[in-house]
Parts: sequence; C-alpha cells; structure tokens
Amino acid sequence: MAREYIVLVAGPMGAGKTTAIAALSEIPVVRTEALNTDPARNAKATTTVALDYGEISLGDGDKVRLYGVPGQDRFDFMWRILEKRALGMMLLVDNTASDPLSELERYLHSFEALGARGALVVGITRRDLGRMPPLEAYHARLAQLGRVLPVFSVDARNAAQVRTMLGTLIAMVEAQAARQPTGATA
Ligand SMILES: Nc1nc2c(ncn2[C@@H]2O[C@H](COP(=O)(O)OP(=O)(O)O)[C@@H](O)[C@H]2O)c(=O)[nH]1
Ligand SMILES: [Mg+2]
Repeated sequence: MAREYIVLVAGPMGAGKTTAIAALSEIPVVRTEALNTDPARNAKATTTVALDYGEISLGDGDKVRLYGVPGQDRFDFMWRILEKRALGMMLLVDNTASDPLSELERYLHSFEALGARGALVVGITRRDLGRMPPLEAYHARLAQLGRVLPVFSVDARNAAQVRTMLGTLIAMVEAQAARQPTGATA
C-alpha cells in the first residue's frame, strides 16, 4: 500500500531549508516568505515566517511531504502541530554560523519529542564557505548529548546530496516502524 511520510526540514535561518526543499521537490515549492520583522537578529531582508512545502515520490506510490519549519521561536506553535504528524526530520545547520554546535543542540532540544519517537538526520551546510568546525565536532557534541545520529556534509543546492540524506532518513523511519508496529505510519 502506498505510504505517505511527513518529514520536517528544520534549522536556523539561512541553513538552507528552502533551498533543500526546492532541490528535492517535484512540485513547485509552496513558499511563504515575508519581511523580516526582526532585523536585529538577522540582516536577511526576507525570510520564511510561515513554511515551505514540497513533495517527492519514492516509487511504489510512496510520497514524502516536506515541510520547512521556520527558525524563529515565535512560530513555535506551528512546529508543534507539524511535529506531532511527522515521522522524521532533517535538521540543517549552517557551518558558517557563529556557533553552529549550539544551534544543533538548541534544535535537538526543541524537537526532543520527535527525536525520541521518530527518525532524525543532521545536515551541515555551507561547508564550502567555512570548514570549521569540522564534522567531528558535531559528532562529539552529539556524543556528549548521548545521541547517535548520521551527520551529513551537504550543500542544500545539490539535489543528489539532499536526496541521499532524505533516503537515509526514510530508511531510518522504516526501521523505527518495524520496531514500533503501532507507530504513526500512514
Ligand atoms: N555556498 C553554499 N550556499 C548554500 C549551501 N546551502 C545553502 N546555501 C545558500 O544559503 C542561502 C540560504 O538558504 P535558504 O534555503 O534561504 O535558508 P533557510 O533560511 O534555511 O530557508 C541560499 O542562498 C542558499 O543557496 C551550501 O552548502 N553552500
Ligand atoms: Mg527559508
């Protein structure tokens, strides 16, 4: 039977969420942008305040619904609604951010419920623009947090790289579903 997977694409502003969804999606991405009303926090003029939506089919009629969830805390309630329905999450972190390891930690904490119940992969973006911190630093931070998660070096503009990450996430979702047969598989 055809299945549907709801996957969240999360991460701070500028991490590449919109770009990754556009690289993956077979339909024109439904994109909701608005003026950044919080320029003190980030100088980007427009940013995603609602969400991005895209779809990709996996064959056998299976479909992934991708939701880019906003990075701003004030939209927290929307994360929660989507998080309840999601089976997995791609967490994107911009390697050139001032403290990307803290961003990783912050998002893992914020999505603790999904992390405990569903599948999670981490994608470190913009590494062509800044090599530090190295991937090992992310593994070390995850180990400190007691988490074992795949960490990808990914360019959000590169469809093949983003697809590889999504494929891993889907495989993890299926492994979880086998472990929890009553889990939320569509
Ligand atoms: N050089 C480079 N640019 C990237 C990479 N990943 C994303 N970008 C760019 O980073 C910018 C922010 O991406 P965007 O998708 O708007 O981030 P969002 O705020 O998370 O939705 C865009 O200009 C992307 O093209 C990467 O790996 N390398
Ligand atoms: Mg965006």
